[in-house]
Amino acid sequence: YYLTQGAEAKDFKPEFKDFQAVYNEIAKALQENDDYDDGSYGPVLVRLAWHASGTYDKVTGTGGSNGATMRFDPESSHGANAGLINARNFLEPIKAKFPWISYSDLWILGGVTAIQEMQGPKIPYRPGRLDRDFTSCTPDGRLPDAAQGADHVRNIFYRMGFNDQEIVALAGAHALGRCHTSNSGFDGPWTFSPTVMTNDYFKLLINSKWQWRKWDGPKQYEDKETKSLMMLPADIAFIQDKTFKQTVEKYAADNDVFFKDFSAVIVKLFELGVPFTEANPTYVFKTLEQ
Ligand code: ZEM
Repeated sequence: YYLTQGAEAKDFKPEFKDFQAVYNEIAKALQENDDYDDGSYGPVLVRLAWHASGTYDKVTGTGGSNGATMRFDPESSHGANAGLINARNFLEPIKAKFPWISYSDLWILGGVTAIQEMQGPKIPYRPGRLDRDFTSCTPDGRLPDAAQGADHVRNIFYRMGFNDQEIVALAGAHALGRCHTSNSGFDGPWTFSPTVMTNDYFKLLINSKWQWRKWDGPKQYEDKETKSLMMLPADIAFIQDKTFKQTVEKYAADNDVFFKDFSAVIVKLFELGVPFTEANPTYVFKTLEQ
C-alpha cells in the first residue's frame, strides 16, 4: 500500500525501526517547541488524532482516521476542528522528513507519541492507514457538542461503537490541555498539570465542587475553590449520570486501572474503520527517555 503514498515510497517497506525514528522525531519536536500554550504541543496532537478518528460511523463505515480528510475543506473548517491547524502544521516538517508515511498514519502516531511522552501509558500502534481525498470528508456534526449532556454523549459515542465504560475512559484525556476562547469559545484547563497524563480529571470531577462560571462566554463550570479549572457541561454529565459516575469513581481511585483501560480504548478509537490486514504488525514504541 505504501506504493500509493508517492514516488518516494516506491519499494520502501518501513519496519519498526523506521516508525520508531518518526516517533523520536515527533518527541524531539515536542521538547524543542516548548513555548506553545502550557509548554507543549502534546495536548493538541492528542486532540488531532481524536478528531481524525471520532468521525467514524459504524453503520456506514465512513469516517475514522483512515484518510486524514481533515486536510481538506469542508472538514478542516468544521467548528469542532478549530485550532487543529496548529497540530497539523506542527507535523508538516515530520512529514517532509519521512515522506513515505501517510498523513493518516502520521496523525495517529502524533497522538501516540504525545500520550507516551506526557507520561501516559504505552499505546500499541499499527500502521496501515491510507490517505483519501476531499470526497471522503465527513459531514459536520459527528463530534460531540460540549454544551450537551449524557444522552448526546451516548448517541455520539455509540455511533462509533463504544460502551459507557469506554466513553468515560476516553474522556480521561481531558487531563490534558485546555479550552481556548478562540477555538471553542470555552476557556481554561481541566487539571493543574495539563501537559502530564494522569487520572486527575476523574479525581477533580469527584472531589471538587463545580459551579457555573459567571461570564459572557458559553455556559461552563468552574471549581469553587480556585476558580482556575473548568468543566464543560458534557464533562459534568459524567457525574450527573449514575452509570457514568461509577466508572469515574473507579478511575479516580486507581490510576493503573485507568491507564490500562485508556490504552485499550484509545487503540480502538485510533483504529476505527481502518482495514488492517493480517500482515499488519503491532508496534510498541520506546519513549525518548528509554
Ligand atoms: Zn475533548 N475537547 N471533548 N476529548 N479534548 C476539547 C479539548 C481537548 C469534548 C470537547 O467539546 C472539547 C475527548 C472528548 C470530548 C481532548 C481530547 C479528547 C475542547 C477545547 C472541547 C470544547 C478545544 C479548544 O477550545 O481548543 C467533548 C464534548 C468530548 C466528549 C464528551 C476525547 C474522547 C479526547 C481524546 C481521547 C484534548 C487533548 C483537548 C485539549 C486540546 C488542547 O489544545 O489543549
